[in-house]
Amino acid sequence: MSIVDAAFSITDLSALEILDSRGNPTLQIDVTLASGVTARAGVPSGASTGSREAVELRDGDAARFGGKGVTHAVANVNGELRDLLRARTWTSLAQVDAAMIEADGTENKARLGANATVGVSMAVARALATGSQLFEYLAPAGVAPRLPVPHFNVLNGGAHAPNSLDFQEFMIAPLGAPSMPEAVRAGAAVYASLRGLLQQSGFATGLGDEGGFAPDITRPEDVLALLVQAIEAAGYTAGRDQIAIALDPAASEFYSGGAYHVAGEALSSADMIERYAAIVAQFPVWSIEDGLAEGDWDGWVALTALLGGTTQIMGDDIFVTNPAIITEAIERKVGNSALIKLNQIGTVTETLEAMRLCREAGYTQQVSHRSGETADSFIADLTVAAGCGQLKSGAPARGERVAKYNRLLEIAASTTLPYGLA
Ligand code: 2PG
Ligand code: MG
Repeated sequence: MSIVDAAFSITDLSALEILDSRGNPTLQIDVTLASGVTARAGVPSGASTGSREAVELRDGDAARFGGKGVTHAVANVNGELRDLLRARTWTSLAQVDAAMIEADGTENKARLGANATVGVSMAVARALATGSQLFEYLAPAGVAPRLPVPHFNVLNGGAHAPNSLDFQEFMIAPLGAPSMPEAVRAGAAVYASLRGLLQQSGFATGLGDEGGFAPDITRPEDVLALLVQAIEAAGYTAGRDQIAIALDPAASEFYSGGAYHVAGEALSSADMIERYAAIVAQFPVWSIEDGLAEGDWDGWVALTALLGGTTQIMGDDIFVTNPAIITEAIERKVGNSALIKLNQIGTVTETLEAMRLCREAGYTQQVSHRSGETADSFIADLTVAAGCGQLKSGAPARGERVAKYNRLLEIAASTTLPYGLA
């Protein structure tokens, strides 16, 4: 990203309470620059959230949307943030983000709401990018943009589906696809063949929050066997050469009373690590996100030491895109990869900083949607800009999910950027 933009001023800023893909309220932000340029952003929202995420400000008024209204966050944009941003001339997005952080005054954006600040930050970035592609604007100096491997979440459990599956996400990752369009085609083909296999076996083909199927299968190993079958039935080879598998168990959600509760068994941290070792030995699983709970740092160190040489061990709830936490994790050799979500930290600038820290420490990064989404495709450009080579945006189905993959197809069609892992 250009460290110093040409000086600009903001003449208008407004927020609207809209619905996300789960039917919950979220914010849509509109910004107008003095140049006449306008831009819009939609704010995502998670269901399985890390306890140290920046605060998503909800009204708590049970009479509206069960307390999930965002009228206070909207008012913060339309009042305080509008006044702040209109008050002076700016020279960079970083400056705008720093001013919002200072005005908020809390450690975790609890006062103004990270859902307010992240939307404003995204909209301002998009406005400043006008005239070039958003990914070109966001690209940090010295980083080569690339088209990422899409991680298609084709089977949902945990907090994202009403089935008995404890692991939250089973993704297919076309690591060996020759191009972005071929990667997207592979995702759609495996999704279709999986639907067929589920139907043949008498399973329901209803969908979870991220567009993956949500059959009543209990053991993660049974799902993995089915995915390998679906990959092969679609005419691909299951493995890193063509289509690998990535997991997001979201283990904080099934950790309680000192044990991991998986398919009716209560497992210690060491048992859980053994379970993953067996899984990666048997199935082409190349990446495990949140394999352990966010508070189990000793377990994370052990998991990373055992499997980190061959498997991507990625932190989501444990790192929450927070530069300070990521710094500590790097020091303690916790994981070797970070999931990156704009709204976990609350500004584009801090998100880019988290990614820079990872890059410099040799930690891989995967940019991510949230389970509650809008049609905004900002994260597709962010991923390309950061050159990190990985994006997860749910299934290759449902408008709010494919908006991101379709944006990658557009970028692929208009550039000669390389495809694949960084
Ligand atoms: C996750 C995310 C996105 P949520 O755990 O990685 O898939 O889910 O947005 O519910 O936190
Ligand atoms: Mg996760």
